[in-house]
Amino acid sequence: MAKQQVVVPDIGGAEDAEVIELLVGVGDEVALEQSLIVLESDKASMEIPSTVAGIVVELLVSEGQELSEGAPIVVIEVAGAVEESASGASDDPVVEPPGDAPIESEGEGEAVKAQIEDAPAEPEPVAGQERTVNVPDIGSDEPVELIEIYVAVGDMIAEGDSLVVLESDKASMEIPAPYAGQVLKILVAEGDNVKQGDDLVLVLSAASETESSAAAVETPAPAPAASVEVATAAANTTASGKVSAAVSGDSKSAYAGPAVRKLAREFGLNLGEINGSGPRGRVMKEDLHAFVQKSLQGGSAGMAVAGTGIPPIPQIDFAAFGEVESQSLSKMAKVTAVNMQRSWLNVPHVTQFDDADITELEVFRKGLKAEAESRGTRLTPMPFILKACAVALKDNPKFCTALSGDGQSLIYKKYIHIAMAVDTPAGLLVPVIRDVDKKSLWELAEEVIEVATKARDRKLRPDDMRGACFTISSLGNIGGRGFTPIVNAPEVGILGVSKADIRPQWNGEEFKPRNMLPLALSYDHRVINGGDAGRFLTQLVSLLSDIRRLVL
Ligand code: CAO
Repeated sequence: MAKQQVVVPDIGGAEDAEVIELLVGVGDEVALEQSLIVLESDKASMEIPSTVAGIVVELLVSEGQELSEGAPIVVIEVAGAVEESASGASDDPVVEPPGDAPIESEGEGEAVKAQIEDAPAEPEPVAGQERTVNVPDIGSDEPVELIEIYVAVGDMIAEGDSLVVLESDKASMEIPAPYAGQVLKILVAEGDNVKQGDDLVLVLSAASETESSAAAVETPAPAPAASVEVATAAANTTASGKVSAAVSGDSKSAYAGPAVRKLAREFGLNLGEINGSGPRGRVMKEDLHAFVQKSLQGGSAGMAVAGTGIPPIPQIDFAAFGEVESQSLSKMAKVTAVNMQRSWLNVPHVTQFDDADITELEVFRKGLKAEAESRGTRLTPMPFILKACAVALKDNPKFCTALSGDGQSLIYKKYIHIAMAVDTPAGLLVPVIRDVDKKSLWELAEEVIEVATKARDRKLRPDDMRGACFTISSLGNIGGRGFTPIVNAPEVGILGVSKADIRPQWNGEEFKPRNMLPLALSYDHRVINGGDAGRFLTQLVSLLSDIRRLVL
């Protein structure tokens, strides 16, 4: 019997991806393309499929291990392989170098490698040539839904930029541009079902230094055939950061691998209602077992209320009362809904209110209007609020923490990255402004405009929405006297900013008109107590009321 080693394929350049789940064990029979392990890098989770069918005879990795392209994963006794002849190598220890080559037969190995390398090769484009980008090998012949288009006509794209997101029932994958250029035409629409070879976008290819020596140019790598869950992982952080649990969402947007999804389907469970204990809230097999066990203990009613103890909202036929129209929610709206409910249900919220007297701040800010214009920017209250929050976060480090997964310790973040909620036509997005404490007001003014524009143009990348310590949600330009923002878990605090307006304030002798900015600080009461929050908010008010304090 021939044995073959399966190795980590091209995983889009990710290095030291962590093995977070083993999907097979020694003795298991695996089919071609069956997932063997789940790898997770800081950008994506990927299921690594088997390149051969047969029996697993050796598992070469363990959970927690970090792997890069080429690392051996398993040894498989290939199904139907012919008995080795003279060498008797089938019992030899596995000593072959990394690669998908069969261990005993070099010739066969080359055939397999050639098949892999030759399959999706894209001819190198010539500058100024119109080229159609197609769906690459996505590991299946079944049509999958195109859920998001990242580019628009006229966009300049670099090689590797994500063009669209596809989503099957197993995974979401971003399809990268195989070359740089300008988008001339979008050939698909969100909601289309596409498969390998289908046209996606028409690109006018850009000139590249390498074109003159085309022979030396490496063909751009297509997206790895492994199932990449980039969109799901990223979407989980879009509106609420990396949360360690998923509650009351739909199965599709839950963060889980195909093996777990299959098991959930077999049990008829909604994955969106199951707490995920894996990295970034990934739902693991153990979570399914625990969920079922808990539901059984609670009797059939436990299943009916999805393990949360919350009675479902009754289904009403609204058409009985008048004309209705049903519009399906965008992917972003669905993810936001899940994240909001997850934070709301997991985090005991308290909200504290105060008003900052920003009369002087506004005089100063308006005085800088001309300078802002000459710098080609706009100075709104937001950069001042960011700066004041950075100082308050430094002085109140508990607001820069996250609870560990087991709830036994607090993780202090030593950086001041602040997320800012942006209202976009497609929904709520929360880009992160990094190192706010180290930036000037002018730098922050520019960055606020830059990230808000990117958000509204849907140009944010998953990494632009990760890593915050705290969030600011400003409805100041829209209006309202106050609101209670939902903590962007696993962050522990969020500041809601409402519309400033002139109100009479008593100065000890008389009422004076002052420009008052309403602030609402919501916090996770497991981590922050009222005293902590009182000090934080009082300091914030004091900083905004006298911005000279920002430089102390
Ligand atoms: N009070 C009074 N006026 C305010 C204000 C406040 N608190 N905040 C901003 N303004 C003014 C600005 O000064 C600006 O006017 P001028 O040009 O005359 O100075 C005007 O409102 C427009 O500001 P802006 O909204 O363009 O810029 P910003 O920096 O204040 O905010 C951003 C940027 C991205 C935070 C904001 O545009 C936005 O999207 N807010 C919505 C966030 C949201 O949806 N939160 C809810 C999340 S939970 O569902």
